Amino acid sequence: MTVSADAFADDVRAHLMRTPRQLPTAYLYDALGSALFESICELPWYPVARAEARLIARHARDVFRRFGELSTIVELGSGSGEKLRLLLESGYNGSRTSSRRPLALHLVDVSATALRQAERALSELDHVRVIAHERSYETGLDEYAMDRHPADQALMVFLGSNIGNFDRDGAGALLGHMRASLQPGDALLIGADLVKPASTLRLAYDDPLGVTAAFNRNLLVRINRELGGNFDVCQFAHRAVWAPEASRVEMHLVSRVSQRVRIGAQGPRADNAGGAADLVDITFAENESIWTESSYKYSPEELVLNLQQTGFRLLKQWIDRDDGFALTLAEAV
Ligand code: AVI
Repeated sequence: MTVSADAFADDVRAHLMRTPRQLPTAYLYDALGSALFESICELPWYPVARAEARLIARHARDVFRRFGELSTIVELGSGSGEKLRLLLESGYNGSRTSSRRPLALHLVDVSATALRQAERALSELDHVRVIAHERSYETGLDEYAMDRHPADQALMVFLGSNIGNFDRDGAGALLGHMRASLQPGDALLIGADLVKPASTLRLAYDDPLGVTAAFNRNLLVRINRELGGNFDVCQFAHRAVWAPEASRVEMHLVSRVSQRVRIGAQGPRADNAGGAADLVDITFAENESIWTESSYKYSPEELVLNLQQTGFRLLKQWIDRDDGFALTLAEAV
C-alpha cells in the first residue's frame, strides 16, 4: 500500500483523538523504522527472531514433507525476506525444482523498503517467481485469492510473531481472512511469541541500548517529516508495559511535560497535491501517553484453539522452550 499523505493524516488524527490517545502501529515501519526493527531483532534481549529461526532451521523439512507438489507460498509481513529465505533454504526439497513451474512467492507487506529488500533476497533463489504486493494483509490476501489457480497448492506463512500485533478479535478476523483465501488441503505456518516472565518481556521491549525507544519515537519523527508536525521528540519518553490481564506488552510514548503539539500547521506538505491536511492541535498533559503498539503473547494451546475456530486443523506444533516461541503448522479444512 503506497499510503497517501491524506490517509496517513486521517489515521493519525483519528487515533490521536481516541481515549486513551493512540497512533496506528503500521506507521512505525518507514525506511528508518524498518531498519530499526531489523536492529531490534539483533538485540540479545529480543529473542523472537532467533528463536523462530532456530525452529525453522530445525523443522523446515517437516513442513515441506507434507506437500505433494507445492506451487505457491504466500507470506504476510515478509519484512526483509530473511525468514522465508531460511525456510526455503532449510527445507524446500531441491528435487522439486525439476517441476515445470517455478514456485510462486507472493509477498505481502505495507513497507515498500522491506518489500524491495525481500524481493532482492528471494529472487536470488533458484526456480522461484516473486510477486510483491505492497498492500495491507487483507488487500494482499484478496489480490492473491483472486489470482489463484484452482489446482494450486499453497502454503501461507505468517512469521515473526506478527499475529501478536493484533488484538484477540483482530487476530481471529485475520485468521478467518487467511482461511478464506485458502482451499482445503492448503496449509498455514504461523510463528508466535509465548507468554514469559514479566521482567523478560519488559527488557525485550525496553532494551538497555535504547533501540526499541528509537523505533517507537521515530513515529513522531515521521509525522513531523511527512505531515508537518512539530513534536519535540525529546519530550516524549518510551515506555513498555506488560499488562498480564490482557496478555500483552504495550508500547507508549509518554509526554514528559505539559506541551502543545500541532500537525499540519508547519506549512504545506511536500506532496501537497490534494490540499493541506486538517490541523491537529493537541495539548498533552504531563505524563499523558500515546499508545503506539500492542504485542499479544500466547500460550501454545490458545494458538491451536484460535486456528481450530477459524477453519484450520493442527498438523504440528514445535516449541522453543529456551525463549518461549511456537511455530505451528495447520491445515485448511
Ligand atoms: C513486528 N512485531 C511482531 C514486533 C513485536 O514484537 O511486536 C515489533 C516490535 N515492537 C517492539 N519490538 C519489536
